[in-house]
Amino acid sequence: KSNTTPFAVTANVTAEQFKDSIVKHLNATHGTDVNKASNRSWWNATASALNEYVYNGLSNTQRTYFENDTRAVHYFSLEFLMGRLTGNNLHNLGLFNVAKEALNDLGIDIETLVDEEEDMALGNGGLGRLAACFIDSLATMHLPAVGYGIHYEHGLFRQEFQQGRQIERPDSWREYGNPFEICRPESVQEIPLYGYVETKFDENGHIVKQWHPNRVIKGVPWDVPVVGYEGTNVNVLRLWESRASDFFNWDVFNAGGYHDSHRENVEAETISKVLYPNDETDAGKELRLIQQYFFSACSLKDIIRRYRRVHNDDWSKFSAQVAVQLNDTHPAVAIPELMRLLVDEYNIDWDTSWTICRETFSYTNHTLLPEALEKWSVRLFEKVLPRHLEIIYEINRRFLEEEVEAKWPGDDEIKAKLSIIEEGHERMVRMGNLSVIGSNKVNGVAEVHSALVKSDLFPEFDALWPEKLTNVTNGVTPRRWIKACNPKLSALIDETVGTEWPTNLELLRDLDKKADDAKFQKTFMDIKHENKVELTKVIKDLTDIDVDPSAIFDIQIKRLHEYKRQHLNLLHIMALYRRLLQNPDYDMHPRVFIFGAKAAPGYALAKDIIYAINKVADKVNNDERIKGKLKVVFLPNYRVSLAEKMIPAADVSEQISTAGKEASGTGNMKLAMNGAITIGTLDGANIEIAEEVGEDNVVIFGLTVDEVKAVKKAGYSPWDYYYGNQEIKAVLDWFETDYFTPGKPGELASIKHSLLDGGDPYLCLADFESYAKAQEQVDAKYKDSKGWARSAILNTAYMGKFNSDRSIQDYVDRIWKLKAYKAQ
Ligand code: 26Q
Repeated sequence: KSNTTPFAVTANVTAEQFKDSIVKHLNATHGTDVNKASNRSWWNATASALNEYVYNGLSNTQRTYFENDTRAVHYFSLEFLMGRLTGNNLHNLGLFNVAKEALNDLGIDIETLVDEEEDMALGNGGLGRLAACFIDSLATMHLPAVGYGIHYEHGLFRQEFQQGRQIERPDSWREYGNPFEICRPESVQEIPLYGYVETKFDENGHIVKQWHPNRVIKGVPWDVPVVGYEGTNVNVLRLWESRASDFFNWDVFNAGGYHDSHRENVEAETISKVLYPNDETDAGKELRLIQQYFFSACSLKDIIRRYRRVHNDDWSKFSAQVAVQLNDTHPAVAIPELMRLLVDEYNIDWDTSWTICRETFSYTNHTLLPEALEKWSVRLFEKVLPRHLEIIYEINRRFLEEEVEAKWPGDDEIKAKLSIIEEGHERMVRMGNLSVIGSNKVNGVAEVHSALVKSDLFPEFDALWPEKLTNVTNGVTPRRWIKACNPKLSALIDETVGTEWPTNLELLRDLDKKADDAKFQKTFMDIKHENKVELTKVIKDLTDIDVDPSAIFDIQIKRLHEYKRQHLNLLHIMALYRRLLQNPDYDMHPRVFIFGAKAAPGYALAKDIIYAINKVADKVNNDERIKGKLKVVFLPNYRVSLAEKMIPAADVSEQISTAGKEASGTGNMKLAMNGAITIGTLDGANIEIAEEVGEDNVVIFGLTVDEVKAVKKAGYSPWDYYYGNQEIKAVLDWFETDYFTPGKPGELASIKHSLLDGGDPYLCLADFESYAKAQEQVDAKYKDSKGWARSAILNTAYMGKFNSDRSIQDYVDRIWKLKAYKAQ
């Protein structure tokens, strides 16, 4: 049985041919042979064989875009959480089964081979993974697009546990090279930094500004091909690496300073050295601002170089050809940088330049948390980017004096709120206001979030420009998050609704006809069970914990943050444990609570929560009295490739953020499409998931957004719940004993303190009872195995909306106005 490929670009490629190609590359590209090749060499050779098709698609695509002088979107993001590329590229080219057979003939297991690849973890979490899903969709939909970001030497840290505590280790994803990136020295850029601005007069007596930087950094582009599904279009993710400028370096070297020149090298290379591991907190560090400017400036110069190859000095078509999407405010310094390039470097008048800018940029907001809203001190801005600060002042002056004054004459209070500059002890540049003022459209990432962006974050901007603020609900790519990660479910879907679903996820709706079919239910749940058996092995391997695949697998995977409330999950686990100890016959289906989460290295309470979960796990997992009814597993080093193993095995998806805090969530979508039942609050995209799958197929609990506001307004006191609910009191008091930390009482006390003296800012105690009741509903539902199977099937069936292709189509129709060009 020889596999054949389903797609035109790889039609007629046989396993035999692919095998020959792997062996050829093993010899000719990687200098080894079939007898002595390591697993890594096999992987490299397979990647080289695969890349022949990738590069062919890449040339065809880039030529097609060039010949048609296409309008393109440029997705600017500090983060692209790509994960592994081998399996994804094989799937998208239709070569997975061919490669599997070829490798099998060579005595190599493809699963072992793909495990050789390090994750490309150039992102923290949701925002970075969204960027990765979006560029997959853009290529799949034949849309001209470039992703622009930073070529970090070290991605997000690797997490280890030592005695239950998180330890961070550096991630070196490309230490021994990476077969999926191409260096493009012909497209190097030079980026100025620091220095001062000179004010001069031109021959007409007009003021001109000249920036005299005292540093120049070289930006070296690395291109990662982005293979669309069916392999026709291959777009580019261009990541900039920083180096010392040769010119500058030689200057210093010749002036006598080897050591100075070496220091210049180190400082320049520091810019792209490491991804900042904080999400949802702004640290305000100089190096971070330089990272933001460095990659934004490199990318804009790259775009302008390409534009001028065709249009020379005719700037009138720039915004018709170029759309730039800002992934949160992180790249917002691109706005004053484009103004600087147009006004200072290309001598275009301010008004024309500003019109171009506003037509070019759009901005996506991903958070309402005040601590995540970026602000830079004016002092720092002036030091690093003196000319940009002047430009920001001028943008601000015109905006306040013309637009705000026209709408609200004489209203200084509104001016103070809308100003890009926050006045105070330390004056600050507000990147959110800059982004809104400089953009064409601003979007939130789920309906409820976008409504809050309008009503709570930017109400005056919404009044000023009623068309500017809008919603685009997030989505995820079904290629990676169903097809590649869940092959058994994918095969069942293929048999049931045909093979077109990866590009048209609404086709899954047809599965609803089978939701009550006993035979189909069995097949569906058998697949879930097999996936759970697979995960059981991973759990054993990583933690040495034995779990029973017939238990409910209840999964919470996301960054660790108080607002995501992993500690609410923990409180409930402890309450269950207590109930089991008090009554060994307490009626519950056995459950395994599984966590995956990294904490920002400086976030002490988040790290304490990880420690507490691990300590409770130690105790619970080894307590004979509860007869294996409860297990707790914290898998270390949660990342994309681990998510791919966990998600297909989930029965229950924990989406329990405080209402109003989770902008969208995207893990919620991945889990539901793979047949997990959501237990969740009415927050972010959970609301839309519940609407799509129907209220019988999710378990909703907790305060709503409006109720959260009301409770806070009325003066929330967690103590009322502590004294009012004896289970809550007992569980919180447990944290202060040494029950889970023998001989060391108080090690877990910070959690109790944050929930009582700390005021419980995320309302864990207020939602506890409702959550515990919802968990009882989950238990009852699981015991009705037919009802459960029906709900699980309907979750997969009704998640079509959450395909990232639909999100991208929304952006295309309402924001980017792009046309598709299929590569020729
Ligand atoms: C800001 C300043 C300085 C350093 C770091 C940061 C920073 C970095 C990353 C701030 C925020 C982030 C990441 C935010 C994020 O991942 N947000 C998530 O975005 C997802 C995609 O839209 C949503 O689904 C999630 O709800 C949202 O939390």
